Amino acid sequence: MLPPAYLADTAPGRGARLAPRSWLRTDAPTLSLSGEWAFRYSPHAALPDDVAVPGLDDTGWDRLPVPAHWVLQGDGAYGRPAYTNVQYPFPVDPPHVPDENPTGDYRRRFDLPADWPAGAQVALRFDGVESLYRVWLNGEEVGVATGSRLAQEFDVTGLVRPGENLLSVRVHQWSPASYLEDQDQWWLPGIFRDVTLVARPLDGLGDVWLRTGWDAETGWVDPEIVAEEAAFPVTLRIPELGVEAVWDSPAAVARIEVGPAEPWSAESPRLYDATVASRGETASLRIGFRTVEIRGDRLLVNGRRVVFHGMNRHETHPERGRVFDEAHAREDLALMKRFNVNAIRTSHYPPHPRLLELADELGLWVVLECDLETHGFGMHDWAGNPSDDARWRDAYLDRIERTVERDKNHPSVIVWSLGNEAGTGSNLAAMAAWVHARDPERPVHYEGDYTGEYTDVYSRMYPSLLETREIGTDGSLAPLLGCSPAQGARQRTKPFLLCEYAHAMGNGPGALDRYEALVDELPRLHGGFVWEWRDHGLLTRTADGTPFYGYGGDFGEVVHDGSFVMDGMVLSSGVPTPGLHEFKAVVQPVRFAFAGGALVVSNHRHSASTADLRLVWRVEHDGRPVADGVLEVPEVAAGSSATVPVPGLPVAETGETWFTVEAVLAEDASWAPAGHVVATAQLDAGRAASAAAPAPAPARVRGWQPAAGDLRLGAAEFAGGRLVRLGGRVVSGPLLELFRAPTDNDEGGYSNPEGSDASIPGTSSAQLWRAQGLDRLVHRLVSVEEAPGALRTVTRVSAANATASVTVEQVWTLSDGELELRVEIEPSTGWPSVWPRVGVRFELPDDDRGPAVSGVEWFGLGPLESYPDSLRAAQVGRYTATVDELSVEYARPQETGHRSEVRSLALGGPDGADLRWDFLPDGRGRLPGFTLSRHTPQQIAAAGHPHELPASTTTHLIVDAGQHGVGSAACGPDVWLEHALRPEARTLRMRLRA
Ligand code: IPT
Repeated sequence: MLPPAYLADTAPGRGARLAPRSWLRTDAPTLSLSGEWAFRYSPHAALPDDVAVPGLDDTGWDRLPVPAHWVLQGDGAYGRPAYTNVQYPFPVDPPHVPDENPTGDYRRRFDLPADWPAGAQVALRFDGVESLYRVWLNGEEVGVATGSRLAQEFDVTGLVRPGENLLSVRVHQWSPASYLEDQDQWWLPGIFRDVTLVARPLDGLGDVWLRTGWDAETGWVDPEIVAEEAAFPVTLRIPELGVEAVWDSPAAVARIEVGPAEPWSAESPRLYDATVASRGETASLRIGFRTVEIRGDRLLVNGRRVVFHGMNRHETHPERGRVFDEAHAREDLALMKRFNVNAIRTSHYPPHPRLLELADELGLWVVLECDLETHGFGMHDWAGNPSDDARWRDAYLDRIERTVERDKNHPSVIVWSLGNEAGTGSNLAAMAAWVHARDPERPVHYEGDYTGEYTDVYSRMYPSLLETREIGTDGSLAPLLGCSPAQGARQRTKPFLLCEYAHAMGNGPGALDRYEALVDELPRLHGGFVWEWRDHGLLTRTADGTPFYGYGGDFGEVVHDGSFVMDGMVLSSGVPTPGLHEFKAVVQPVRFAFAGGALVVSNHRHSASTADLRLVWRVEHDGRPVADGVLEVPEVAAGSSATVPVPGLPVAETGETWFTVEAVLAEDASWAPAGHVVATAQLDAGRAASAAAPAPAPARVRGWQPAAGDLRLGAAEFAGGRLVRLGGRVVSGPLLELFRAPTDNDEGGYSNPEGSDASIPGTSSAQLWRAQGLDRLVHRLVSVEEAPGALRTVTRVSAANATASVTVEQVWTLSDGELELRVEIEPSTGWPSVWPRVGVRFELPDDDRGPAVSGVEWFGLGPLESYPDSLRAAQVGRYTATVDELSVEYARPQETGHRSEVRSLALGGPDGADLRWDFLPDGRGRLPGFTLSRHTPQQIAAAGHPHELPASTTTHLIVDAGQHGVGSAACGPDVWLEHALRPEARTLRMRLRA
């Protein structure tokens, strides 16, 4: 049987499709058709056309909830989810798709309510169906539609009847539309948003658009009312502003000045309730007054420059997929607010319409993106790309119309985006032209318009820091990506935003602070959107029932892109990553500087003052609190700063004194309780003599003699020159460790030679490390010597078939009862790349040879992991954690847990602290970092998922003289020059105590 013709039709749909309009809350009757439907699954599309036959007996069919994705129901009975990034999961043969096309037949009977208004038009609305669906009512065909994340209404007035009705829907997973929906996400077919029957009274509201504006003090509404003559008079009411405007006819509808009104912004999301009432229908809206405008290379809202501290937000839930869950979505946005996120790009399709109401209410700038991506054509030089093929023009226009019309009323939406990664071409230009005509106020964004032919803002993804600076300055007028010098000059006349940057895959991203510094310095740069907010892991189970978050390849896909879908600032479990904490610290809206004895408080917000904040402070001596208080600071307006004296601080006589200031919410907000920390900074308030002085030179030991190395020095016992016991418990090592379990960024091949010389372009750092054998070092003890109260060993460390080596000298001394270890790490010449780390590893077995290490207390940077290019969230303090709490459960196990600049640490057994390390700075004042883990880097590197890590019998303490930065090379620039760890001689000094 040949597939139905509509499976090769590039038109967006056919049949009784209604023109798109706003998603409105009105008092016209609706009937939700969500709930349980009869469902019949088929793995192919060649099916008898019986789905709509009224007499068909469907009692034997399965039952499936609507909304849902069928692949996430039925435990594999209806296929499985599939993840691809760029590649298409079917042959690139546009507009055709294979006959192996999973198809779901849905049937549902419903009764038309007895009080359903007679004479009204009846619309059947689908808020989201992936990817093509054909609809019948009572056996008669209604139409066909595409546009998975777009709403579609059908006119079923003539088909719906009193009493029982039968609605039948056939949904195909693959269709010509799939070519336009190649987003980097799971393919999740089915009716996944609501289905609703909507009455549309003839004297009701066809559509309502309350465009608003705001200038200086006053606001206005510029309404567009679509309604029949019979619907008039139509009345607009905004009770809080005393507005009541009555229009007798369509021609009378006109702009209304509302007088003094508070503006809407992401910081102060002031909404006003409004109603629009016709004879037969009343719509209720929540409107916000704001004006969006581009002036020169500035994007302004209410006359002030907007800076996006944004996130790319997909709709994803570990069990529901893209099925909306209001509580989850609200918490998602509240979490963003708590982490100083002020904007969302709805990558890469319109979210559930309710999400925008939440954004209006909680306050987030929104770049609203159309459901469009044809990225897979990029793998074939964009040959046949629908974006530049007239056959697809209607589909493109249909998509943007349905995007803009549905969401046009939201004050939070300040930019329209045509889509993502769809190459370029005349269909995109036509979309932009349509938006310009329909909504001249809001700018049009599309990153793929490199030369700026049809878009209003300049946008790029993942540019390096150097390139970003080039964009922000006229400087050398260096060519920009895809641009001639003249085109580049045009792009520089526009506001610039990073629609994607800081790829948050696994451990990272690094260098967030450097992007932010550029945005602070260069006003053409309007910030950007981290890629991305959440990991898309889907909760699944191993054969033996162990639950885990699955990624590409975990569902038997033929082609897939592995863990590339796990690149969020929030783990699938909902836990914010250290990267998100870093983001929060970097973009904090209030910034602090210490000058003389004063604190300078700067307000970096768009328009809100600091009236909602309180400044609290505390002083700690060696991490122990000794004083605290509240700082009286005048209200600071947006864009201004205030200088306040710092109170007289009690400086410690020995040890370190740190002053910490925090701006906290004075009162509860809808997204966080009073006391929530919005911004913070620390001042090193002076180290007293003992700590400030350089570490004492290591004792010079004389009289070395070759020896067997079986001895005891204080708490340490050695055999053959090697440590075997410390304080009576088995401790071995320390051995040189150069390897870290590669992060997703270490595995990234996007090394950007402009941004860094850390590694070789096109080759990942991890490949180079494995090639050099950093994960399989072997040792040769060269010498063991003793002197009174001292032991010295020299070891040569290298890898199979390698000539490059590292010489490690360890000198143990016991003087005045103090056991000190000095480790000199000296690389040979010939190491070709950066190193992941340079440190030493102690092993503390906990099988029959000793009690398990339960946790650690440390004084240094914390509380979360930190790396050289991700240090801003870390503060000096005294922290405790269990061993497990120190590691982050990244979707794919990798380097985690490094704590920087540690002064001391104490390992606890079940009975409290039993071993203690105090660290001395090296000759250049650098303190080491540490990692405490139940697994070696090698074990971590071998696991694909957290549950694959082997059972542990040993705790590993790695003391690092240095760690390589984390960078963003999973998709973006490599580690910035300054934070790249190159092979070099390093010294570690520590005192050990039991
Ligand atoms: C970029 C895509 O726009 C985004 O959807 C996502 O796939 C991201 O990469 C990586 O996670 S495109 C990339 C080729 C720069």
